[in-house]
Amino acid sequence: MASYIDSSLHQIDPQIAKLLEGEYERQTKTLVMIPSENYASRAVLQTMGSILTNKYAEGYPSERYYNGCAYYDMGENLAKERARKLFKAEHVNVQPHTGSSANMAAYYAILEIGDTVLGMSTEHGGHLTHGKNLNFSGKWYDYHSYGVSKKDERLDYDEIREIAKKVKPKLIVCGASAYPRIIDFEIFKSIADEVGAYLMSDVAHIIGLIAAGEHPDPVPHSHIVTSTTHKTLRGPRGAIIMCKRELAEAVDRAVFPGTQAGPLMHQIAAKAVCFREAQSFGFKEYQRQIIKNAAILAETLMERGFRLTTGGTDNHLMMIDLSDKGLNGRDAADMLEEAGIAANKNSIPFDTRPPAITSGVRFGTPALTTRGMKEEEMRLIGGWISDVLSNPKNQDLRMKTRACIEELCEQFPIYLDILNW
Ligand code: DSN
Repeated sequence: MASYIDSSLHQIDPQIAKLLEGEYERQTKTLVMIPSENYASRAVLQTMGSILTNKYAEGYPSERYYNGCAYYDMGENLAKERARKLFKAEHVNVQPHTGSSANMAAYYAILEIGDTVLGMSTEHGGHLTHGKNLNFSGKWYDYHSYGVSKKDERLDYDEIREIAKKVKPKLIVCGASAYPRIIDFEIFKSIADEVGAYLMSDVAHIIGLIAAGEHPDPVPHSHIVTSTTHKTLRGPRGAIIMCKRELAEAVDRAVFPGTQAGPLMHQIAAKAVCFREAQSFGFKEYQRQIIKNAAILAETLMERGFRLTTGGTDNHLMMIDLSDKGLNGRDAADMLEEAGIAANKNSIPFDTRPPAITSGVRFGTPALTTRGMKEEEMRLIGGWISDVLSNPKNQDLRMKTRACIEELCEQFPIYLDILNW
């Protein structure tokens, strides 16, 4: 495999150089189907790996605690302006290091320790920071949960309204890490209004679809919107917070100095790059194709006898229920990995197995779509997934599938342009 790192790293740290080469090969020759992963562009990678990592810039543009920040002010202002324009947000903070730190800062901006919050249970698709008992969110706040309905595994807004009336939260959190259907932010806002709560939408998974107008927009309906930038948005690993003007000061103070100190300025500049990329014509087409690909993959899996939670997908992800297949999610994901497919084990709603084992596997199409794969490839891949999971004892089949996948991957190369970087 051609080298994409220059020879100096091989000389300085051959172990890390080797690891990078190995990971390049994995990302090149296998199918990345974890729905929260993607391939960032060369422009994003280049900015992330730049000299902007060298500088401290605590504070905000024109109000830094360090000198020498002129270019950092320019970068952060560009990121903020582009995000504001892209999402039509009243205020954006581009400093959160990760999705979890964005959520922590959002809580810090509007809640006191012990305040009541209502969010989606992690067992039904919510994120760790939506009140899991082991997470700070579950420990510091009086966190209550809603789930999906047993009937169709979808959000039951009437039930959520009833729970909200009962627990009277100060904040309602919507958004999920494993929910394959549209989220109705307008209804969530009406519930929040009815009980006098703030509404926060954590849209990390679907932010790219939202930017392209391919999923309903949370911004007009939410007091706060948080998101990562590296999933469907295809930017650098990181996050942002958007909010209404009246919360701008509280949010900014919650990020710095409330929960973070020195911002990652190389990451912030790379966020600016990804917001620019998201405004290009091709980006809308890309997001549309993600959804088309997911629909075809879901259809193929169901035709092959797999039950998908909620009976399919409206967005970029789907979850297979393996309960009736004599397989658990952990073993299924391991078998798929052996065959050259990276997916992840995932609890399904009302799962009887623990989170480290699970009865589900979660798949997504953002990374495959970045490679240029379309409907035809989704049918092929759906068939391979079905074959592998229907023949768990057949290791030979997994090896043969791996070879087919390598062949397919050769037709959809990644990062050709970063060879000899
Ligand atoms: N860990 C992410 C995911 O895989 O969905 C959520 O932050």
